[in-house]
Amino acid sequence: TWFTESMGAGRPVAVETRHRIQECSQEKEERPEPSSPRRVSQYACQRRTTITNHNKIFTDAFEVLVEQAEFNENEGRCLAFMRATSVLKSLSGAVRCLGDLEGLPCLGDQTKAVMEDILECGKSSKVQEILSDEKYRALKLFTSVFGVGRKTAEKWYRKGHRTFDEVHADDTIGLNRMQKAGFLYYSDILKGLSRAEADALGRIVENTVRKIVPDAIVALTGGFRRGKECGHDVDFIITTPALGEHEGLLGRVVNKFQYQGILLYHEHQESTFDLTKLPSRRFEAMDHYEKCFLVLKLKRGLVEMDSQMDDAAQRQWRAVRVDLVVPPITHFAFALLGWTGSRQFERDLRRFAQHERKMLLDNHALYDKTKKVFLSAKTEEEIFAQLGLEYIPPWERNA
Ligand code: DCT
Ligand code: MG
Repeated sequence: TWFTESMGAGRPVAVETRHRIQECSQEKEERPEPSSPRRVSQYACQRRTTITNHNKIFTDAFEVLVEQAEFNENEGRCLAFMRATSVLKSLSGAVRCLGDLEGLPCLGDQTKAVMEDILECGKSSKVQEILSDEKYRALKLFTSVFGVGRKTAEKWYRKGHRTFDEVHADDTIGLNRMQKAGFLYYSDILKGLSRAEADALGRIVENTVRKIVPDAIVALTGGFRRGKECGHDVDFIITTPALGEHEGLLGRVVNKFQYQGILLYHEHQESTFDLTKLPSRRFEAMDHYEKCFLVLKLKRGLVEMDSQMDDAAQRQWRAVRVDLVVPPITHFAFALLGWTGSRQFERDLRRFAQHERKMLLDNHALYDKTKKVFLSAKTEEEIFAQLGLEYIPPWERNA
């Protein structure tokens, strides 16, 4: 469960936490602040957030609250806990008492109450309650399947189902192709990928793409570009230096995967990209580039330090999730910035653009509403510059 994973043994931690609260008020003078509060921006795109999270005990709890709010379609509450999570992730030290939060943005009474509970008891009673809630558990289980979103999970729950067996036994439920693949490769996909596996896939994708277009660009993006050690999938952006040469490339890449015998599942989405369209205000909307959601066979022996393969000793491969996105070269920088994430970093880039600069940003373009012009950019650095933002490298975008 969440509690045992993030906290270790429950009681000793609670005792230790109480001790830390005392220490906190006694040593307030000498102890350095976890970060300088006045300089923390309310926008994640103005904070530097590495993968080192000193406040996991709180952010793990908040992530449960975010998920619960998502399941209940409570957007405001969801956003509040996502922003609080992100601020805590950016701190250079652990929060040891509520006083440490002074001057930090995005931490309201609700978030502080949860943190107080954790500081005092080592856990949040509210989070504990959610973790044992029947509906939360069922939705969490169902949405862990590739292809099953909140709406489908809710539908299955309303039919009275709580387990996969019950879903499979129900003749009235028809699974789509993606969900079938999701169940077929469930445990492999759930396990996610290591950095070494992502690198191995990078070599496979690059070799395949370059056989078709020798000077094609294959860029690792998503969490692995931000320096994460593991991820639920690997995301790549593929394009070609010659404009127009990217068209039809993805279909040929997928055919080659099929020919190599490593294609387990794919869903190909054609481009609906329109140069003249203003950037979307909604973050959750999928972008318009041609893309493919894949499940590939990652064969043994292709991965350096094959640790995840060990437990599947009988098998010569395991299933992994890969996303390929193909923008035209003219929009590569926007696609790369958008797909590098984190999601909260992207949300706040857009919010910053809109509220602080009267600009619209999405995965395709940046539009200046005052001048009524699109601002082009060849690199991520240029996009940050157009927004009047200090450049934040990918490994500091783990907001
Ligand atoms: N993204 C996007 N539009 C989508 C999906 C994702 O712009 N429809 C962006 C936001 C984050 C980034 O792409 C990568 O998405 P994920 O793979 O979901 O997240 P991640 O940060 O790579 O983390 P992980 O894959 O480990 O869960
Ligand atoms: Mg990813």
